[in-house]
Amino acid sequence: MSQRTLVLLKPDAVRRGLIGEIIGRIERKAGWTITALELRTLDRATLETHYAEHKGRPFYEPLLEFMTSGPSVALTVEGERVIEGLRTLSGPTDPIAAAPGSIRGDFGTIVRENLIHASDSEESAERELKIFFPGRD
Ligand code: RTP
Ligand code: MG
Repeated sequence: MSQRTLVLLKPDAVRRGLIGEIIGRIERKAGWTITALELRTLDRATLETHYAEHKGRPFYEPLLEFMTSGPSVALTVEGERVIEGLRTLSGPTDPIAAAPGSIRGDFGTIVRENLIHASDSEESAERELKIFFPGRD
């Protein structure tokens, strides 16, 4: 089942020079294709929409502060079961709980600075693709 998902390489990944490493892992998955890609410093309004589900949580403001702290890479990836696949490739939210071999498990230690976002469902993917790449189809 071919799907499309929204991926963000967060500011920590860009600052640490891990763009190539992470994109390489995505590119090497059989049949997955990167169909849009942009280096972009995300603004607060975009992130408020993106992270609306977390508004009011204690980590919300520090999360927005972090996510606006430097450029991110926004990309769309298409392919077989790519939504679930990118969540697996990323690993769980807490990098210390993430298995080695996953992006968060290999490169992260801090929950907030966990390198990558990937849409968590078909509904989220549809919503998030419109936020970051409006007018594309
Ligand atoms: P994401 O939305 O970024 O793909 O990550 P996720 O689904 O794995 O995690 P989620 O629960 O949606 O949380 C969004 C992002 O907020 C930061 N966070 N900090 N306790 C904390 O300090 C905390 N909890 C979450 C992380 O950057 C997480 O990815
Ligand atoms: Mg999430």
